[in-house]
Amino acid sequence: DMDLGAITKYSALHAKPSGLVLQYGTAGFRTKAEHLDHVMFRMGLLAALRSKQTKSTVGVMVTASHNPEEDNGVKLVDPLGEMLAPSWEEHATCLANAEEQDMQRVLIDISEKEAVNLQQDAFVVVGRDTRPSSEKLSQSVMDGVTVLGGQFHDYGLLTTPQLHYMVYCRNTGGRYGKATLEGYYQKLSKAFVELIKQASCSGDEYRSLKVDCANGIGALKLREMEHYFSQGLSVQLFNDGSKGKLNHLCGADFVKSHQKPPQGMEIKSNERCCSFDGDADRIVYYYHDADGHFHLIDGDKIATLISSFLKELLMEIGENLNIGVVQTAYANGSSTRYLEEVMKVPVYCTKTGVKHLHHKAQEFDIGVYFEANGHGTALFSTAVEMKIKQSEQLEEKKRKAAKMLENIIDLFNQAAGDAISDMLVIEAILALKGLTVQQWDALYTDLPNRQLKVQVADRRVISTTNAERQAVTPPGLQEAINDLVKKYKLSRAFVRPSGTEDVVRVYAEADSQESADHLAHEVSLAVF
Ligand code: 16G
Ligand code: ZN
Repeated sequence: DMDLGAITKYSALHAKPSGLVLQYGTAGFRTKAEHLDHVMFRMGLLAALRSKQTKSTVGVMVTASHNPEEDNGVKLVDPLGEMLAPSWEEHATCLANAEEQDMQRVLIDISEKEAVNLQQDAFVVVGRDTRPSSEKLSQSVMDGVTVLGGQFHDYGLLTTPQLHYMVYCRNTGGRYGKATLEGYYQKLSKAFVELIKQASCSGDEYRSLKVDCANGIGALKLREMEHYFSQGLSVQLFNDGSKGKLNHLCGADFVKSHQKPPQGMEIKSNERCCSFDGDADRIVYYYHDADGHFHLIDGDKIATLISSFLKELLMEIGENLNIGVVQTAYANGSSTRYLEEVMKVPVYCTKTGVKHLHHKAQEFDIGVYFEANGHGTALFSTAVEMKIKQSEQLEEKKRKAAKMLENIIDLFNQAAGDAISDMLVIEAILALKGLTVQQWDALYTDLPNRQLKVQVADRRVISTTNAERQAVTPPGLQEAINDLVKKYKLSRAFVRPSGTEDVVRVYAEADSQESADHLAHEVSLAVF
């Protein structure tokens, strides 16, 4: 059973500041690092319980992604590399908010409700980003695991998707890959180099790419990895953490939300560039054209490139496997139209947050999902893997396509959206198709759009339906939005309460930037 004495004793060393209330949101817990020690200890306890219940390895990642360096956060990773199950998110919130004297009772309640066999072993793997606070906080997680009699493995510095990968590998008996950094680097690099070999233009053009690493973990890991794939791609790292501050004026979130290049990177015209976020689970591309104009290539265009390539491969193999693309309400209207009308790929919309997209994408033989902000990956069903295994008997051309598909599957991180893996997928596809960054960008033109945040007394008065595209409450709000949208061409707008900040978010798009700005402003006034 639980050693309640030890729990009380250790919990006091990680005491909760009384009155502090936090919520396990779409990104786990996130706030100023100095408020998180008790949360980390308790998430160690919870991870151990979850591991006992599932009889599997569970992961804990200490990071606050694109948030400022002073912040930190923690997220649990379920056995298949996925986000924590919803009922356990609630447990996480209860446990984190319990005052010191109630903590034990809450812990016992959770293990009873979830029928956890406390005799069962627990194994938890822990990773952390490069924030100054992360090392100590991850130590508190491990304290929590230990107090419940669990074992842990500390991976130390990892990108978030690398931790998801480790968890997935450990729970699938090594079929997915080796649960080490070396295993991750080798699996991805081997697939990448094989793909690049098949590119007809690989020899004559030495491919190079500029990467803004947000002064984060992505820089360290890309440095460790680059010699594995340097035959196929040379990367030039910027914002590698040697000078600047994490996420400050750089990184994928900065580039996407300000629609401008990061500081600290010199960009010549038509050079291919990309940015990772602070924990390397998001990526966006961009370039400057000959006139010096900045062009952003976001998650929607990444999904388009990837899904059209995969669809072509499926057609070459000639199999009846289905492919679907999953987006959120933030997806640019042009991307949805292009996917549906030009590429004839079915598109689905889910609520914001990776777990919703991931879940939907699992319904297809090949499910490609991306948020516009650059978080995404592709998932492949066992039916696809079977087809590849049987491809030995196929004719030469089909066999080649099947081989390519096999390598692409190995190159994706199916446990989570992964900036490093996505970068290599994109670079391989561009090389194989002989596409320049401008040609990729020219697939369709984004509709001008605007995002705003609105401070309100209580953001919970706004509720939505239809994958957040329509407001249900307060009464009259959706009608007001409809009337405003009618005033503009090619227009669309929605509002939703943020899952990570105490604000309401407004999105609008229209035929011109001026119209999109106006519409967003008018909608934000309607929210009050
Ligand atoms: C979290 C989500 C991200 C989403 C964002 C929306 C995960 C791993 N991350 O960062 O996917 O885009 O929240 O934030 O699910 P918001 O609710 O504040 O707009
Ligand atoms: Zn991130």
